[in-house]
Amino acid sequence: HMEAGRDKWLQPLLDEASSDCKAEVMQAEDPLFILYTSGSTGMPKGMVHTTAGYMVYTAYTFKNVFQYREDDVYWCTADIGWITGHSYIVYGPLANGATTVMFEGVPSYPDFGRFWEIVEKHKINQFYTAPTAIRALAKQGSELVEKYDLSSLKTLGSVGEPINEEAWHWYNDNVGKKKSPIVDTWWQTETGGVMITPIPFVTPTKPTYATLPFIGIQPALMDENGQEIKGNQVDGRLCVKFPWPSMARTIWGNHQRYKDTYFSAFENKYFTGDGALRDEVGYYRITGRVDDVIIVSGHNLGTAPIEDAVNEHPAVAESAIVGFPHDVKGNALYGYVILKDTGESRDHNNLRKEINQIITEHIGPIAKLDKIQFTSGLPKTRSGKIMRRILRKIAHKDTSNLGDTSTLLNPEVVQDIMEHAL
Ligand code: 7RM
Repeated sequence: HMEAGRDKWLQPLLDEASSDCKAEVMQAEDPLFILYTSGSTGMPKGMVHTTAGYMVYTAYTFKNVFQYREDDVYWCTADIGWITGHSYIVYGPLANGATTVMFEGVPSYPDFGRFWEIVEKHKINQFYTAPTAIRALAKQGSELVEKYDLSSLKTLGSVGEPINEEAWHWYNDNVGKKKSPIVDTWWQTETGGVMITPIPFVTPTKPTYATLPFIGIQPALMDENGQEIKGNQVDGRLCVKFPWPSMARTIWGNHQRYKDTYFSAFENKYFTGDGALRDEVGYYRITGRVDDVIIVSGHNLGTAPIEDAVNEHPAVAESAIVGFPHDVKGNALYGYVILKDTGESRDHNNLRKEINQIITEHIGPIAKLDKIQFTSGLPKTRSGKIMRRILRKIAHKDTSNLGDTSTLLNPEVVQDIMEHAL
């Protein structure tokens, strides 16, 4: 209801408002915006970005990571409520005077050719999207991609989660026609801009690798004892050694939590919360959040490679694995699996055996799933990240308080998963 002194009607305000708005002069360190990011525990954190550093870094990375040239048309499909939209639909492109396409809609309406139709119509040169969208489109086959002229494309981008090998090749073959480099850009709400990425036409790409740190960024891999792991062909916890212009300055209203979350795990370093490996030439591959590592009978198992193995099964569209307490093993693995919609029904127990067989071949029997629940969906944020916190609680049979689910794209699947939990 309208409340005097609090609420006003929009139209009368618009009628008397001036169409000129003088830009406000800001100090370099004045707050620019607060964007909330949901961690694996606790309340979402309001990350505070500041004016000058954020502008400088998003402008500089935009230009270099996408090799944007004057008169190019750039399109990032992200939601502007996600940091990707803030940094690379709004600030980075506009600070360069670039043409940036804003799209409100979904990739599946009126059909799954929507993205390619827009690429053709606006002669898009740089296209930036997320693996979740690539997988959804790949599921539809290549017919709808071939219908449109995508020859304007020069650079393709990926962001938001590790891109699996299958999706990478589909994107490279069908969208980029093997001539547009894929920039797999790793970064976070907290980092404000891209941190690890190939530079197109400069850095040779490698499927599933974000490749090399951006200019000025110095990553480090750390072991559990807080020591830096030097050399190549190693894996560890991903940190950054020195500050960069667009790093978040604090958590709104809770500076102590900011220090605790990012600067206490490793002395004098920013801890990302992600794990990564560095290959023989120094390329980085992000393996996922380190809190997604589960200790089963004393073995540290990362969930990402097990999910990759599960997804190899021809009937599987997507999967998510979490741990749950087990009397003997300490923890056991619980898999949530979405099957491809092929129209035929399959025997679930056979499928479970086949999935565990693939895991055994790829990783070993230790990584077999104790429970496999087939589900129609997984709880996801608007940027396509699976909310594992919720899946973990369901696997733990601890659903009294699921925490904040307000940022879910599909809250209805939570009820469905709970009802059919094993
Ligand atoms: C930009 C964004 C951050 C988390 C981050 C990673 C994961 C993002 C990649 C990636 C592998 C990538 N901000 N992540 N990009 N993992 N390869 N190219 O997503 O704050 O919403 O999420 O996303 O775990 O820590 S975010």
